[in-house]
Amino acid sequence: MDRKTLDRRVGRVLGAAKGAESILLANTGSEDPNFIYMTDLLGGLFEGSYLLITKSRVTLFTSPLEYEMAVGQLNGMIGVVNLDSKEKVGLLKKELRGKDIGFNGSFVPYNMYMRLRKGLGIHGLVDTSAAFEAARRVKDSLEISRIREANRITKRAIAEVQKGLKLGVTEREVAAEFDSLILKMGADGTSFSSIVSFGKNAALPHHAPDDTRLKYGDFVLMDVGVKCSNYCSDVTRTMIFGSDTGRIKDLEKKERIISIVKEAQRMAIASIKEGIRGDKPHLIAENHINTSDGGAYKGTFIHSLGHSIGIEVHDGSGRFLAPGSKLILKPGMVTSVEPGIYIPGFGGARFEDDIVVTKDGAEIL
Ligand SMILES: [Mn+2]
Repeated sequence: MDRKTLDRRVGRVLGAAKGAESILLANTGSEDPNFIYMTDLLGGLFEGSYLLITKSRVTLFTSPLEYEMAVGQLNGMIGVVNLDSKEKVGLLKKELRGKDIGFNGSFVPYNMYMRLRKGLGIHGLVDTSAAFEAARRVKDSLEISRIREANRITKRAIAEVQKGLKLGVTEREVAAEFDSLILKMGADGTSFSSIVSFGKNAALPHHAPDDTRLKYGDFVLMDVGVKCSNYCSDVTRTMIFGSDTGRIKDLEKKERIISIVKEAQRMAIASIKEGIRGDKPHLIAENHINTSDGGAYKGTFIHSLGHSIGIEVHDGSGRFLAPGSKLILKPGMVTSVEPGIYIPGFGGARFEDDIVVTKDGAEIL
């Protein structure tokens, strides 16, 4: 992250944080995603670290464990204070005492909230989570380039895993292969537990890979994602294993399901551009699924079309591309587009890509 990007993020967050003069982000055992957004620190855990954001400067209070690493990465853009010394903690208290300070109410647990209020002598704690959510909803070019890289690796790895599928392999084995392949391809890790579903398991959108073995004619659904420099991808592909072997039961129906879902995704993506409301692409995809083949698949698309994606796989709360969404799409928003058909006991298909909204359309990342 460069200075200009940091200044822009600080300006956007503080500008939207009503009632707070400064913001204190407090990590627990894990990093607050907003802490990652503001520091862009790669690696490290930064357990129990604090980030103080004021109009004039951003300061990181961290343990000796990660002090050197932080200084090295932050290049002087963000001041780093070693939290180990009592006098430095005093400094933090002095900055906060008697003030109204913003914090991330979506992240800080209740016991930590109490400690912040009492221990640091803060006058009032104001939940500024909505300000971060609004800022993070529209991605800058650095963020988009990382999501694009995560998508590139994910799609390459899926294609390679699909190519190598063998009769009798288990879902677990396929998931493990993807997970190791992406590391070799340069990703930092997976962005969530890889979903691999064979046959009728493909009807369960969040199936966890088990010891089910691959048979000819099975749907093979992979819903997977990786992280590259703090940013996630989330991609789903579905295929039929051994469709060229000639004796597949219900092959025509299975192929039809796949092509209806693909077309629903294509139509939804084609409808996306700046100014469109978030429910519209969902309704277009849903309508296509419900009305195809004389209504044979009516009611089989059972989740929302898409969610915001960024530092988190589900980046931000609330409805994005979904029925009832009132969100107006803006350039720079990144969302998944993932229609599916699910038929219990039979199987299903889902196709998912991550797209960035542009002025006159949507670009698949
Ligand atoms: Mn998704």
